[in-house]
Amino acid sequence: MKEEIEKVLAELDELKCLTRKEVEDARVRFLGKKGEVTALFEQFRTVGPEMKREYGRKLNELKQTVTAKIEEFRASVSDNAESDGPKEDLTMPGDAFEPGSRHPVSIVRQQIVEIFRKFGYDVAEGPEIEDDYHVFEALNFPPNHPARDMQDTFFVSTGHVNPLLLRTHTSSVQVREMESQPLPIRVICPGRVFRNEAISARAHCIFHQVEGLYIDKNVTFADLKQAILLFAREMFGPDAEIRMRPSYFPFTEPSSEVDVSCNICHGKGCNICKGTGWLEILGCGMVDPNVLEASGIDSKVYSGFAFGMGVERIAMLKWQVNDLRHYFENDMRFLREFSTATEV
Ligand code: 2U9
Repeated sequence: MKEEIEKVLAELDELKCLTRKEVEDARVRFLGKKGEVTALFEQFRTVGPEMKREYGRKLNELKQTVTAKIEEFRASVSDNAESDGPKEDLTMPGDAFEPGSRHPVSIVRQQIVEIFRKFGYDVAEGPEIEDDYHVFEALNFPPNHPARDMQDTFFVSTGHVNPLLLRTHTSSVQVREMESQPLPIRVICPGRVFRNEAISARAHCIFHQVEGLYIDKNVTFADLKQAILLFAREMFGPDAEIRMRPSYFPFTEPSSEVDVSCNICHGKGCNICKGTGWLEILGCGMVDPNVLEASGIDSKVYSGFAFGMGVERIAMLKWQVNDLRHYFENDMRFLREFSTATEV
C-alpha cells in the first residue's frame, strides 16, 4: 500500500491542468467514486490492525494533498475565463440594445427648470404629502374654499386642525422656502401634484407643475411680465408673444392668466388655438401681502411675484398632443416619438 500511495504522489507531481475540464478530469481520476485515492481507501479496509494507524494517517494526508493540488489548479484556471475556449459563438450577430429615452413630461420639466436656472433661479423640492397649513392656510385660502373639500383634495388624515393631504400644487414648497431661506428669494419648484378629478383628455388626478417665486425689495408687475415673456420666448421660440388676462387666485393679487401666441398658425387662428391665435400657458400674479406676512416677511418692505404652470399642458402645446392621458399610459408607440426630443 505504501508503494501505491507513493505512486499516486508521483502522478500528482507530474499532473498539469490548464483547463477547467482537465481539473475536473483530475478530480474524477483521483477522488471520484472509482478514483485512485478512493480505491486506496477501499483497500484500507483489508489492512491488518497493526498497520491501520500508520496507513490511516498516510491515506488522510494523501487525500488532503490531492484535494489541495486540485483546488490550486481550479483557482488558477478560473482566473482565465477563456481557458476552455469561448463558450459563445462569437460569429453570431449581437442582440440589438434598445436604449430607453426620457419621458416627454420629464424632458419639458427639465427644459422649464433650465430656462429659469439660466435666469438665476434656484431649484427646490418638497414633500408630496403635506399639511393643510402649507398647502392652504399659509396661501390665504379661506376656510370654506372648495379646494379644501374632500371632493377636490385627497386627504391622508382628517379630524384635526392641520390634516395631512396630497399637495394640490407645489406652492407649499415656496412657503417652506419663505420660512427657511434668507431674502431675496428666487426659486423654481417642480413636482408632482394631486387633485381629486375625473380623468379626461384635459384633466388627470396626478400631474406635474413648475411654480416660481421671486421676492425682493421693489419687485413689480413689470418684472413679472418680463420674466414670463423671456420664458415664453425660450420655450416656444424667439417670435413668441404673450398676453395677460386678469384672473383670481387666493395667493396672488393682482392675478393674471397668460396666453402665448399660437406656435402653429402664428396668430392667424387654427384648430389647435381654436381660431383665437392664443394658447393659455400659465397663471401668475403679485404675491398677496397676506401670504408674505403668514411666513414672516414684511410686506411693507418686500414684494414678489409668483407663477405656476402645468408641465403636461406645456408639453401638449409644444408637441400638439391632444389628449393628456397619453402621458400616463406608457404606450411605447407614443413615447418613442420623443426619443430624440431633447433640445429646447
Ligand atoms: C406662493 C405664492 C404664490 C403660484 C401661482 C398660479 C398662479 C397658477 C396654475 C397653473 C396651471 C396651476 O397647474 S395649474 O393648474 N397655477 O395659475 N400659481 S400664481 O403662486 C404662488 C405660489 C407660492 C408662496
